[in-house]
Amino acid sequence: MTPDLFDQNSAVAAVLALADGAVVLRRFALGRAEALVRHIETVQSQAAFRQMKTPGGYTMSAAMTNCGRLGWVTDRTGYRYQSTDPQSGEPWPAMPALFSRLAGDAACAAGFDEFAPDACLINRYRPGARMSLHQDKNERDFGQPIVSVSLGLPVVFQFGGLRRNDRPQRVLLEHGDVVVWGGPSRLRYHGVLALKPGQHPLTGECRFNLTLRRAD
Ligand code: MD3
Ligand code: FE
Repeated sequence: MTPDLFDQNSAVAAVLALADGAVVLRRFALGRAEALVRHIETVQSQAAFRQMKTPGGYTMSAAMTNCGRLGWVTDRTGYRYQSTDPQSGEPWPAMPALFSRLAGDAACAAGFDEFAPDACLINRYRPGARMSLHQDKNERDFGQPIVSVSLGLPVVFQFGGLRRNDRPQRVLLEHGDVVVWGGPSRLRYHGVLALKPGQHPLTGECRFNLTLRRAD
């Protein structure tokens, strides 16, 4: 279904093709931002944000939680998706319909029909938190895009190539921005620079990033 570009819930202020398959929908989530943040608070009351450990023994500076049938986790044994929260042993909170609808609308606007995410990783950045260059490759089907939603404080995003050493482009991701990463961009290296201190009216001193994925 083609979303109405002038719908108050998903007005596209600007569409930018970053690269083949990577589409920035500036402010696409703005009309739904307050509801998205309320849902993040509900999820975190059931599955708290935590700083996970990498297989190499580092503690990630971004805190994470998940909702949906599957959640992404890392620990000393590796990276994977699993259906339960390792901290509680309980299933992850259900994916709010708003999340899957937004992801489907954004994917559709970027030319990927019928995107049905089964996992949503929620990252929380406080000042100084960052994410170093990596590829997302724990999902089963790289033909499926990933939809990311930025909320709160802005951050400089790094978008590299298919090799770790390809020089990344820098893109500012701001409150309400949605990016669809598919096609040949799906396996490109990416990361975010350290969050600068600030105050956002909706999220305070932090940035949230939702990544909606088809893991299985
Ligand atoms: C490009 N998150 O959770 S979102 C991640 O801002 C992650 O929290 C960052 O990278 C964040 O894995 C970046 C943008 C993003 C997400 C997934 C991608 C860019 C991507 C997958 C493939 C290519
Ligand atoms: Fe990533």
